[in-house]
Amino acid sequence: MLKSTYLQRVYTEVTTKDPYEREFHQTVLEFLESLDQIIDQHPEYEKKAIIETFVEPERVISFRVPWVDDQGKLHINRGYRVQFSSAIGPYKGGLRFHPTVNLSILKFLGFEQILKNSLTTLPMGGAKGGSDFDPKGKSEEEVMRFCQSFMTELQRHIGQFVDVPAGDIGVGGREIGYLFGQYRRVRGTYAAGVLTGKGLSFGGSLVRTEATGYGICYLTQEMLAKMKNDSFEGKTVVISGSGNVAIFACQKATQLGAKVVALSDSNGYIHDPNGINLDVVKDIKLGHRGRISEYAGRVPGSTYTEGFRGIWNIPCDIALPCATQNEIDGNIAKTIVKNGVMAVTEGANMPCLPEAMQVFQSAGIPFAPSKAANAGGVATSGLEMSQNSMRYSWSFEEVDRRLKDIMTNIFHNIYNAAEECGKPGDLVLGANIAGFMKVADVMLSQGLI
Ligand code: NDP
Ligand code: 2IT
Repeated sequence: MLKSTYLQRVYTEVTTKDPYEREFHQTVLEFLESLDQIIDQHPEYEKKAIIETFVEPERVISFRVPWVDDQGKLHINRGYRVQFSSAIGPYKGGLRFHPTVNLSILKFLGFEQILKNSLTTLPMGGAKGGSDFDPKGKSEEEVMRFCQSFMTELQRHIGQFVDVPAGDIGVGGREIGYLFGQYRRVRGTYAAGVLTGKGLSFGGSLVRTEATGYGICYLTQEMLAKMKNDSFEGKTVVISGSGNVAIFACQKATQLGAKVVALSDSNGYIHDPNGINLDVVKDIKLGHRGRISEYAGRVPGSTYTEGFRGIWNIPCDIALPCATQNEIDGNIAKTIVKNGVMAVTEGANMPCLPEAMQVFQSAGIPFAPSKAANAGGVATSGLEMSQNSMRYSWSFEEVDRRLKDIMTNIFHNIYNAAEECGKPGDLVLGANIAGFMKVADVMLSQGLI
């Protein structure tokens, strides 16, 4: 129950209007619990209906995506774009292709994206989209035909000043290439800034591929320094997932002196006590889209175990969940704490259930929430948009330096916000309040939007 009757009313409306949107309710409740701490100082939010406006997407688009497989059979998938908020800039956020995609998941991701994008300090609104299409086991041509059909509809809703999609689970450089090609063909215009995460030879930015994983480590580094007077040096790290985010978090953590001992995919996990050999992982995952189990057959001393949640039984100093939402429940969190973890950073979007967050926070473990910790991906997308507008490319070092500055600033911004709210060290509260205040001020100054 929320203390504020206004916030409780908003939450009740959200849950009764769309009773099956479990993930969306989860993210809204976490946000409202943070807001509950400061709402008394802001009567203008209720007076101007700011919170009920904030939790309602500006626009939700749902469409049919027909495509033909290699055997000539026609399939129908569902495509979506949730354009949540354009208060501080054009809608911005990734596209997810995964069989579990539904409106609840995309509304949760779009909502988080508003606050995350605000924290980057770059002018980007919040959105998310995708499809229940499963790219696993599909041929190159099937993926291409699906992307083309998806963009044939999506193109009428996006644009460099309107809405700028990028990748997420199941959407990487290959898919962005096909999507961009179709946008260019259908619209007859070369608007590089309509998508981010593009190939380097057609308007992509250096460091975008690495950005989310690197950014997670830059923020964690700052958190360790400030809250534990420590660093990655000599630490044991467990990272879940083995996709774009996990791979480059593994690379940066290793560069910063840590030993990453485990990675996973949706089938199971590998444990390599000698430290993950990332060249082998890249060869498996980026080289031929293989399964992580292959690693154990190639690297002596490593093991593979079925079931992805078992990875959290491996003791570590730093835990970086980088696979998907709601991976860590209260019991797993207790195991992680019992095994002596000193910091937890969410790499994936919302990998920890509320009770897991509670376990980490009440054990006094520094805990960085995803909307702050994984903002490096979208921040570098923002830098890609800047470079597209300038028709110019920055060097790897230049983009990396900007990314590191942004992540360092995000940490201090959320840390200070928590302190100002009288809850020092509560980075969940800090991220929600710091991210929201900026958007709320704009909503108040622009009128009802
Ligand atoms: P990828 O598709 O590259 O990789 C996803 C990884 O997570 C794979 O190892 C996949 O395993 C695993 N995974 C996916 N779904 C599940 C599931 N239901 N259970 C267990 N494992 C699962 O995606 P990304 O690395 O890009 O994204 C990972 C997370 O990071 C997501 O939460 C995403 O929203 C978030 N994120 C991504 C950003 C980006 O720039 N790409 C930016 C910010 C956040 P398998 O191969 O078996 O499916
Ligand atoms: O969740 C995320 O922040 C992303 N998938 C990246 C979005 C983007 O527009 O780069």
